[in-house]
Parts: sequence; structure tokens; C-alpha cells
Amino acid sequence: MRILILGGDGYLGWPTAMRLSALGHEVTVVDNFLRRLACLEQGLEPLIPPPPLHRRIARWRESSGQEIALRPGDATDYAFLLGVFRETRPEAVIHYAEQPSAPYSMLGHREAHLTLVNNLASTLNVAYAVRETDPACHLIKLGTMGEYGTPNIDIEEGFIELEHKGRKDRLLFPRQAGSLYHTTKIQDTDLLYFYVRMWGLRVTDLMQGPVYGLLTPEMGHDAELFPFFNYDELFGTVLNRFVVQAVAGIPLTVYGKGGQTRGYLNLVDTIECVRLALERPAEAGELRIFNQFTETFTVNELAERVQQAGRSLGLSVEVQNVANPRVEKEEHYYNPMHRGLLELGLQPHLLTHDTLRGMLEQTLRFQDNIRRDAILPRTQWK
Ligand code: USQ
Repeated sequence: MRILILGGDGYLGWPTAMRLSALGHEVTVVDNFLRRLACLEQGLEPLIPPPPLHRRIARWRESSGQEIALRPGDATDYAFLLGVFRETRPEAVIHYAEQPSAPYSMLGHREAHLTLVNNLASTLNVAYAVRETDPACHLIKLGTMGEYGTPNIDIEEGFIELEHKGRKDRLLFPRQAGSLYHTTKIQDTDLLYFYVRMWGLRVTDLMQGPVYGLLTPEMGHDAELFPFFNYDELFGTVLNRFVVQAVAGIPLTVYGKGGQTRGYLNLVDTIECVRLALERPAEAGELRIFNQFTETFTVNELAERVQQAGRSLGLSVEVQNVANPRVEKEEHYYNPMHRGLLELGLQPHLLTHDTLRGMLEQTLRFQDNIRRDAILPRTQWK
């Protein structure tokens, strides 16, 4: 297939590009390097310095013999994006080109504005470019489990059958986000649902939980192909942060009581979910929603597992409850459904002791790069 990946430089975008390229697809990546720029502005560095995208692509060519095409540019620039669609004629587009951090979106007005404009304008542009060039092109959009929040009822996969005053309907599941970033994802879903109904687009919206992991098979041990792995409070997801903290001998930063529950998945499974969605596209006129995670954990459970794995490697891992910088429930009901991707054939890589040991061992290789001043949360929600 001809596949366009928007946000191909990021934590998920780059490993996805390599995987799809390894499978023989014709892959083009677009990126405006927003993540690199935001890290520079905020004084943050990923654990393993990622070479510029054109160098990673050259490296991938050397190791695999496969080509990935690069079109640097901004998905919020419609003329640019439409040009790329016209040139590459994608049969599927994977939209990762969003500002992905909840804390970043809560830093202040400038960052909130950037998040809102970037995420909504890019999504609008993708919908228009698909309609303009080939309405049959399958649009795969990365959503988030955070769109649903933590309601006191079971979370369905996207839609809920409701009976109200004796009448029934199938409606989008109620959403109530916990950050401005998550709110833009709700708005993305609404935009896409609107254009699915208006124009008959085919869209898959992947409601993904926090991702963890460093390696995918395509990387081997070649650090030049490793993903953009952050461990700071802005761009690092919780389990990746805990692994780095364990290696650095910093007490694991459990926010508040640590009963916050989320649905997690391995980086390898993220890419597998996208592949499965690609190979079995949504129908024309369908907004198909999958809840994309494999297991749920509380933050305390994650900390405990990292502690055990760390101790088995001789690390002394402590846990510290720090004041929660976020506004979120610290103890709550959480029971989200996640059948759709399993039905498509997903074989989950679960969070085992060995997986955690592997992550710790990889991180130990780069322990001299860890910046201790990037760990503690500074961004307050209130
Ligand atoms: N947390 C801690 N300690 C930390 C960092 C986080 O206790 O040092 C807690 C948070 O308060 C939260 C949970 O861990 O309750 C998850 O936090 P996170 O930073 O791993 O995830 P989040 O900010 O929600 O965002 C991440 C990705 C985002 C994605 C989302 C999926 O950055 O792109 O959409 O996970 S979900 O959380 O399901 O909305």
C-alpha cells in the first residue's frame, strides 16, 4: 500500500514507519519537528539523542534496503499537505501529527493555543485532503483513552446504546477529558465523525492508553534507529519515566495516592494495532473506534512492578508519593472494553517481569544521559 504517516519523527511515528516499510509498504513520512523544537525550548532531551530524521532514514536504508520518503513540513499548512497527498496518492494515512503531551498543554496560554491549533487544524486539513484527492483513502487517527476520562460506568468502544424516555439510539460514548490536550482529541473525534457523516470518509479512531517501551524488532541494537524516548515530566509517559527513575536511583514519582488507573500497552502493540487497522479498513461512511490498550494498572501497581524488576537487577528502587500536579481522580472505577483489536488478531505483549527487566537493561546502557533535573513535575493543572 501507499501509506502516508503524519508525525513520522515521533515516539510512535518513526517505529511505525520502519515496521510498515519492512512489510513492503511504500511509506512517506511528514513531520514539522514540533517535538524536537518543544524539547529545545523547554530544555529537555530524550534519553538517546535521535539523529535528524533524514539521517535515520538513511540508516534504515542501509540496514534494511528499504526506502522511506521524507516530506518535511507542517500538517497545519493545507497547501503543503494537499501537495503531499497529490504527489504520493496514499491509500491510507496515519495521523500522528499532534502535540501529544497533556502537561505541555497545561503550561500556559501559548502552549494551550499551540496544542489547540495544531491538533484541530491538522485534523481538519487531513479530512479535506482525503476528500480532495481520494475519499476512499483510509484515515487512521490516533485518539486517546483520555477522551472518556474516568466515568463511574463501564467504558464502551466509542459508541453506547442509550435508552432515554422510551426511545433508543447509538451515540458517541460521553467524553470528559482531564487536560486541554485530551480535550483537543475529543474535538478531533467530533470533527472526523462530522465529515464521516457529511462526506462518507472511512476513519479509524484509535483510543490509545499510555504507551511504554523502547525497542521494536526493526531497531535491533542500533541506537540510531531508537525512538524519541522522553522521561521528563512533559513528554515522558509514566512507565517510561519510572524505568529511568529506577536506573538513576531517583524515587519513583507516584502522583498523589497512586490509585489512578489507565489502560497501557507496549510500543510493539501500538504498531501492531495500526497495522491491523490498515489491513482491515473502516467502511466508507464509518467512524470505527477501537480502545487501544492491553492491560489496566494503577500507578501504584506500575511502581511496584518496576521496583521488583529493579531489585532483581540489584537496583535500589524507592517509591515516593509526590503532591499531584494534575486535577484527576486518584481512586476511581475503571472498566473499559477492548475487544475490537483482539478480534482483528492482536496478540498482546503484556507487561511481564522480563519485559521490565529488558527495559531497565536497555536504559542502563544510557544511564549517563539521564538528567535528574528533568524528573520532578513542575506543571500545575490549577
Ligand atoms: N503519573 C504519575 N507519576 C508520573 C507521571 C504520571 O503518577 O511521574 C500518573 C498521571 O498522573 C496519570 C497517569 O500516571 O494519572 C498516566 O500519566 P501519563 O503521563 O503516562 O499519561 P497522560 O498524561 O495521560 O498521557 C499519555 C500520552 C498521551 C496519551 C495518553 C493516553 O502522553 O499522548 O493520549 O497517555 S491516556 O492516559 O489514556 O489518556
